[in-house]
Amino acid sequence: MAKRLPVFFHEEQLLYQPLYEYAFGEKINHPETSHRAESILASLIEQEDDFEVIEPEVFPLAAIKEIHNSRMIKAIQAATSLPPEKTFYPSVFPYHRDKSRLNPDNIHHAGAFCFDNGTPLNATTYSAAAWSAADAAMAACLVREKKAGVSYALCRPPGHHASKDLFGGYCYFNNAAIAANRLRKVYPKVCIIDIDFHHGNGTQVLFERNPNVLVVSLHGDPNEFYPYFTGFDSEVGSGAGKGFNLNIPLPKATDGDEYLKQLKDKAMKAIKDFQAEALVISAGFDTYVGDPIGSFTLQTPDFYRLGEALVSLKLPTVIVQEGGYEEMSLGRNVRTFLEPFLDRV
Ligand code: Q9C
Ligand code: ZN
Repeated sequence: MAKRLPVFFHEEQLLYQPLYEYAFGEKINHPETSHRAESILASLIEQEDDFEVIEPEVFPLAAIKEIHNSRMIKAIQAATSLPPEKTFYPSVFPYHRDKSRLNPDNIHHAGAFCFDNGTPLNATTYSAAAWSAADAAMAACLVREKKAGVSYALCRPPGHHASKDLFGGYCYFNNAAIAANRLRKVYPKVCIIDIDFHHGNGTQVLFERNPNVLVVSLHGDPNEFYPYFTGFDSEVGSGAGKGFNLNIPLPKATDGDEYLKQLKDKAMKAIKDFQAEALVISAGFDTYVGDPIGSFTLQTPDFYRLGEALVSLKLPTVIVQEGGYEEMSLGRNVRTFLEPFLDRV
């Protein structure tokens, strides 16, 4: 039997269950549910000849600390002492994030480490986010040690909106950045390609000054879509990192054909020119036509084409789960995307 594609996932990721958020003042069911992970897991387990689910063992505080500042980590940790029924929604944000006045142990200061009000904290957030980060760290180590050519981290909660000192956009720890950092110890030139519907603002800012990490993101035009303030094509990196950040904003209703064209002509061209030695894919599936918060029109077979295109780069690859909120199809879409990678395990 051929080798199976390693899938990293920890049961404790399911215990965090945010119920609602206030999206522009309107109370909605929280899109980032634990059912998302269950949908993916069920779909992969159904094909157990192809996928092997592995539980990370080591609590990844060291890996998280490589990316995030200790106050921000503390702020998320502080919520572990909330009563089990209580969820805190950061809703007051400081005018100046002046370090000296901040007390990360005070939950009312969580807004100093956060940039939106849709990313709540409760007693289970920290362990779910930490195990999610562990998935990414373990998946990267396996590829780094050449025990697999490709691995998949079933990260939930997602990570690409989180930066060094801010969580937000349903993200707490930047799983893709953690994977990239791990890979960099063996592969000096790493590319992170972000195919989530939303601009990966956290990933961009973490690496924008770094010429050895190329960050490429295709996403809904920020003039119209979250995170609004970043994701424009004028953001090309800064200092020594100038030229190593590529944003490809796309209009609403972008379909699979157009998306594939942009991916091949712009994103993959940049990755080849950069001569990346390893690849991290921030894999969001909120580009799907049925997604409740995305506005592209990709169909399930388009995810196969996307996987096929990225496989053709022939790079050691870590696939990190990001968004995707249509729970019924999410598992199938993820599995469809992973299929072309099965030959490269
Ligand atoms: N509270 C990812 O796909 N919507 N994040 C906020 C205002 C945020 C999506 C609405 C969407 C974040 C990983
Ligand atoms: Zn998204």
